[in-house]
Amino acid sequence: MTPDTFARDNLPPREQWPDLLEAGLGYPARLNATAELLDRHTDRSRRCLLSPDTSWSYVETAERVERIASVLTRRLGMIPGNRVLLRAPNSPLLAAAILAVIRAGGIAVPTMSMLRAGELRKIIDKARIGLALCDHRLTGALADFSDVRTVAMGSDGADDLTAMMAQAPLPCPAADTAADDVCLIAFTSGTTGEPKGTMHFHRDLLAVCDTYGAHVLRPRPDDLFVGSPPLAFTFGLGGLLLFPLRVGAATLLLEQASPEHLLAAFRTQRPSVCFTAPTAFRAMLGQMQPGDVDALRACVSAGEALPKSVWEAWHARTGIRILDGIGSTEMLHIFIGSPEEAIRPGATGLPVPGYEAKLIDGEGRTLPRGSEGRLAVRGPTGCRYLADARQTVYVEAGWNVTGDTYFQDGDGYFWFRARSDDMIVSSGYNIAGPEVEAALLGHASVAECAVVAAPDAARGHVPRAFVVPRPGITGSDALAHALQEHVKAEIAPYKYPRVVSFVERLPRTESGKLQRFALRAQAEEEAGLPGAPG
Ligand code: 3UK
Repeated sequence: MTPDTFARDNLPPREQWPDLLEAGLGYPARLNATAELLDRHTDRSRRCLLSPDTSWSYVETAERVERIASVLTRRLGMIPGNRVLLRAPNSPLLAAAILAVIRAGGIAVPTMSMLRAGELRKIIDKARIGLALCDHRLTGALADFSDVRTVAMGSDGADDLTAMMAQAPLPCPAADTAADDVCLIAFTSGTTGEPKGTMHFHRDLLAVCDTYGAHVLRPRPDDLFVGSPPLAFTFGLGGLLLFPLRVGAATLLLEQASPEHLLAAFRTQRPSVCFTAPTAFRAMLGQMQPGDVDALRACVSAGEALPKSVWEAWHARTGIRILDGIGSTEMLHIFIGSPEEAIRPGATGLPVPGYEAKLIDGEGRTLPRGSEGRLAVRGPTGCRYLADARQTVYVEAGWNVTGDTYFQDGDGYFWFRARSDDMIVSSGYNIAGPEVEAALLGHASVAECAVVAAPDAARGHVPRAFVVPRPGITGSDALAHALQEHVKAEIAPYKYPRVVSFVERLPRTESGKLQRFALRAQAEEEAGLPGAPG
């Protein structure tokens, strides 16, 4: 059988790849990541994939994965190298389906449930997808695509994946793949424009476990993981699937994982490790009951900067020191983040062992410690876009340039300032929106906030705050003024938000990230309107 070489053929030219560091990982040339994750543990009767009402052991999980792999290859005609789209909320079955595609030598393309037909069409065209496994409640968005065979999951129909699994012939051995065969195309949760597909190899799935996992998170076989990020977001794929399985631990996968759902899961299932976004930690603080977090021992925050005030409040309340970490879809997972004993609250942290990080100026020159500049990183994983001219934007001279502006202190710690294009330039001064947000969050009336650049005739731009007041509090001119005074007292007064708007909610992506571009667009639009602020 001739394998499908589409992904390999569409890797960027070698000279555009970032440097890849060996980091002492020493994987063999032939490697199927799922064999390492599922088959190698000594006690395979231990629990592996859980939902609120199911629990599969490693043996049971491996059997289901093997059955799905058999359906894919024998019934649906999937051959190694084919891309398979996955569309479902987090669940054990989705996790097993992702593992099955990879086990069979295919390339998993997990997608966020929130995506609609138009966005899925772009991904399908870009990754040339002919087969999809889709939660039966979400098949509508794929219904019009005659070029994609869609198999439903989770219904009791005769043509549902579960029914096919029951008839699937076994055994179905893992495909003999190369360590550097593409096994995952993760589309960026990007803000605007064409989605970018980032390609990752079998070895990369293990590399994030053996760097961040082994040296920073340090999970144990008796851990139970839980969290909010979808498996289609690599923060979730790593945190809720790869890290636990690498060490023989268990993961509780929740279809719905709002702060309320997470707290409910803490109470009933007693997980020990939680992955979520900064806003969820903040929201949980307001709703927590005594005893809720007694079983928790480690918390990981990523996706956005974790304000120091949230770190401190969580620590005071739970005794847990949240592990902040910056990762990206391009790098697969977290590349800067300190282990518990080395945390500096408010800083993202130190480079993860195996990774190197530095700050560069506009021309790519390395900056000394004590400077602010553009973050550049390299390590065992790195950016390889699927057929995309933006490869040379993310990778400069072998380094991955994430688009973030950071400060590095004298001890080498990295402190997040802002996304480089979110920097607010006001009368020639740089103002980092997140710093103003952190100050606003310290005010008792603020539930959530975002600070973006609004056009201003005199100053070019000024900081404008969008504030969600705490329940029971209504926005008013008096409150806006009080918030401005609060910021002036907390940080350098020139950074205060010149415009304060009260809103009911902030636009966020499914991965929990603030959509600053949407607020910036709103601020731009409203600045042009007569009588509007700005
Ligand atoms: C921002 C952070 C400050 C930063 C991700 C962990 O977020 C992830 O991937 P994305 O591709 O976005 C990457 C960008 O998000 N960011 C992420 N974490 C932090 N900013 N502090 C942080 N702790 O702008 C970065 O360039 O969606 C995070 C693991 C896997 C991921 N894919």
